[in-house]
Amino acid sequence: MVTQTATGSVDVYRTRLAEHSQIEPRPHPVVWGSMNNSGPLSGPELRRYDERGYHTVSSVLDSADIRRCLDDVHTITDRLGEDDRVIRESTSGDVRSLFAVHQLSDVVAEIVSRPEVIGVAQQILDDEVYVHQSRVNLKPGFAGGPFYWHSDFETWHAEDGMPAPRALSVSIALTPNYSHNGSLMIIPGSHKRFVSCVGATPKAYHRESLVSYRPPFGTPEESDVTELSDELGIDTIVGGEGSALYFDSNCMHASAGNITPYPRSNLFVVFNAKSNALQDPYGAAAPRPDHLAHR
Ligand code: 6CS
Ligand code: FE
Repeated sequence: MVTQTATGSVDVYRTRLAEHSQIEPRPHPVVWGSMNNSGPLSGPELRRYDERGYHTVSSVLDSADIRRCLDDVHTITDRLGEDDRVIRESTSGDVRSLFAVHQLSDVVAEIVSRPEVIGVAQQILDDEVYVHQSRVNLKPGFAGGPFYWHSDFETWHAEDGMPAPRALSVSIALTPNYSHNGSLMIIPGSHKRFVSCVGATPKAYHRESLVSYRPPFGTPEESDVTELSDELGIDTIVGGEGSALYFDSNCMHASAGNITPYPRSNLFVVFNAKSNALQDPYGAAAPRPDHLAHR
């Protein structure tokens, strides 16, 4: 199940293929270095992250941080108007996502640099890290669309040239994440399998993939999601304002639409290990723009 890439190295995460292929084991570690890596997480917490693919913390931001953060996001989206970094809901026109938010907001930049945020990434990835992508997903009340099942790493490998899953995301709740307002669902343990996706990536696909509620490429087969869910189950991640979820780049995850009155707005920051710097895309003709994949 391996092929030679243009650079002569072997790609163990082949995807965007002509035909469906079976789920493969992940050859790379989840916690890099050792379970004794120093940082904010205890040894048992690191082992649990290794097994399940995620870790939650009840309070990373206080209410003043959250207010400043949301104020900045609203000011910035109003100022930008039509912009590549702003993605809108196809149904209502409400803002769905704002990308490169750590570059646009000093408040977010300062939050990213805190030890309880970046320090967890350095500990798990056992390397210096940088921000591969940042965004706020607002998921407005009544009109927030779903995010269909996917592995982020599958996209970052195929479209951005990320060599290995030596990356993780932190999702910080800026509003409460209830079980009913579109909170994240994760298949625990799915991060240790690689699910390839069918279909060659079209040219200039990135905007469609972010607007679509079920993107036509980079999306697993229903049979693969069923196989993983039957075996591993589905966890719903709920938490109050300021709570945080750290999750592996290769977790199979999704979130449903939000038809409650209560927005589910989260700040996502993706950290990649410096030693895992982006190469040419493994499954697309050209790399995506910088605001989706910083180089
Ligand atoms: O395309 C991406 O990079 C992304 N899309 C999704 C649905 N999740 C992660 C990331 O922002
Ligand atoms: Fe995702």
